[in-house]
Amino acid sequence: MMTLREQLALYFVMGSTNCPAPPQSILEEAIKGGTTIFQFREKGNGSLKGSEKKELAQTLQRICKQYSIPFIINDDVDLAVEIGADGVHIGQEDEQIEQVRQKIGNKILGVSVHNAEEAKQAELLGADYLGVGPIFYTTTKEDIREVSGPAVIQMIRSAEITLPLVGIGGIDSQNAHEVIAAGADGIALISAISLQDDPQQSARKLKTIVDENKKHII
Ligand code: 3NM
Repeated sequence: MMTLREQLALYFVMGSTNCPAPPQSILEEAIKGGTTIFQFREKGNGSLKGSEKKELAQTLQRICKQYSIPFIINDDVDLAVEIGADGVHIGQEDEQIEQVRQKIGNKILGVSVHNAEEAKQAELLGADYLGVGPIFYTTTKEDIREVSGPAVIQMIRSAEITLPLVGIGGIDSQNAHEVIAAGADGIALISAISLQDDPQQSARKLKTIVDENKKHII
């Protein structure tokens, strides 16, 4: 059984609006390439709602089950509980951490944080892992905070926060090594897999970079 820290190595995030091809085929390719955990993030212009959203969620959940990787849902705690997802990921602007924990029991709870203070608070309130971003500039998400660079990960680690942690925002095969070197357990990304001509090959390359750079740390 892999630990959550290990499962966070290559964290693929997406929803239908991030995918130029059917999301199910992109997810399957991404997993074949080495994706270790997946987050369904159905947001933005043209995103699916209601039963269509639920159907896609269940389709992607089935694929994750088939390949034995965790299936996480962004924000929509009720949907996560309804379909039995493995976890939820919430931001600072979403529901309170304590409230979400009450609803999901021992499912995985991920929280987006932007500095050491938010990280400490999330750890205290029982988050299972942290997402830190945006590390680099990205156009994938509209309402992003200021770009922090990998230094924010080092700052969080210096504050003695040992929770599993991934960087997110503008991460690709050119800069992924910097995120791991700064102390992250993994990289979370959308476009560096979902928008590539060959998502499987892209995922494989990214996974190799994570593995290689972790070796130097341990
Ligand atoms: N969250 P890409 S940045 C979903 O800063 C998300 O919290 C962010 O997409 C944050 O890998 C982001 O294409 C978008 O840059 C990530």
